[in-house]
Amino acid sequence: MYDQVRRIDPDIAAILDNELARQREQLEMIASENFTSRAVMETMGSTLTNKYAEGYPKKRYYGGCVNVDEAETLAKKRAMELFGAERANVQPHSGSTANMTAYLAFLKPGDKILGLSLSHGGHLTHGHPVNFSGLLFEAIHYEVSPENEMIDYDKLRDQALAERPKMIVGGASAYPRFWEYEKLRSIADEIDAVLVFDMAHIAGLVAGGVHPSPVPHCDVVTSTTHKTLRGPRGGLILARKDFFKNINKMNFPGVQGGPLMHVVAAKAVCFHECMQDSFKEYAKSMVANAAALGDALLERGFHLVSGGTDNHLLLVNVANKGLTGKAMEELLEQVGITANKNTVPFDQESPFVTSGIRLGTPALTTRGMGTDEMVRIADLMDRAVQNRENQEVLSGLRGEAEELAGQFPLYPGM
Ligand code: DSN
Repeated sequence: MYDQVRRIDPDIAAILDNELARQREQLEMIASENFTSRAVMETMGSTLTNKYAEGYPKKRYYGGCVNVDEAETLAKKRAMELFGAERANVQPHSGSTANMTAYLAFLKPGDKILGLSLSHGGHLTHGHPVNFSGLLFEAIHYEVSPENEMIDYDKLRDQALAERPKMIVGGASAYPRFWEYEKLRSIADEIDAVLVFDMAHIAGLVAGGVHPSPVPHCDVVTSTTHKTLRGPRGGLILARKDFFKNINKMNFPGVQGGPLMHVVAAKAVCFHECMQDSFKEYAKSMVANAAALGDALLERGFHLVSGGTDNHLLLVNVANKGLTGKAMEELLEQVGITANKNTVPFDQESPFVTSGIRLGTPALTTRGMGTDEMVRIADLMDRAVQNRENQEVLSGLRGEAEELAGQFPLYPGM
């Protein structure tokens, strides 16, 4: 593997080797990460990276697009079939540009949008003041209820009626519960707002049939393709056909230039993989694993935001363990578990410290781990917390984590 890189650039080859070793040895629990297939990676490393293809299939600004046209057409067709969508744009470079496209297709700078607050599980691109979405638009936010830490749809409706945003944005990056799309739809209809749903985190669960789909309820659905969907790093937009001209025009030339055709083709591979029965099994296991991990953590006295999970992730408030999210992230890293600190609803700590840790099962499930392994990992976490001052115990736990990871080979033969 990496023969050419090794010959031309040993420095980068060493980095690639080290990263493969890190991914193999550690227990990867960042909820937005996954291990894509070799087929997806081969496609990303192909000659399609050389091609400029501004425009859309059969309507390009460059010659020589015959093959990339076929790849993009296939990717679109598969995306529409996979999600039951009327139209798909597979060109967004990322979830952020997908969201930018979706917003600008309907809104003018200064218009009002209503999205889930970042500190309650939302995303930067849902109106945070430091992001384009908060800089360009007047952003207001809905929250979860302090009682059950789930979205408070009554309050959301009150806010929507009082503020009359032009767009409501659903979706999250740290929300462990199902969404009530019907409620979002009816609120949006009451105020004649556009309803956009960012399903980046749950797209693979939707594709695998283990999470309700936002597609029938929303005007536009955006996503990334590299989280639970397990494809290449990139974005995706699904929309009703009436809006699609606007979406296409806003994606190119509005927001982006030339599409990354090697990534577009890799998205086609990903969608094909997602249509297989094995992917449905994978989606089921992601959810079963998250539930098992949650139960095992609850048994060990951890506080799960909202009390549990319906999807692939858990948000754990570690304040009752005498730790901040930052300290927990560092502790887990010490014992070979990769995760990220995360604010929890009504957090008193800053976003650099936080009170929470976000845990996800997509990557470990791809490695073939099941519910027994999730219980072992919860136990490992618990022992790490209890022995956080004891370096000897912590290095023993790291050995256990590496041994567990080694039982589920990653990219064998690479
Ligand atoms: N950074 C991603 C996540 O970790 O959820 C969202 O874009």
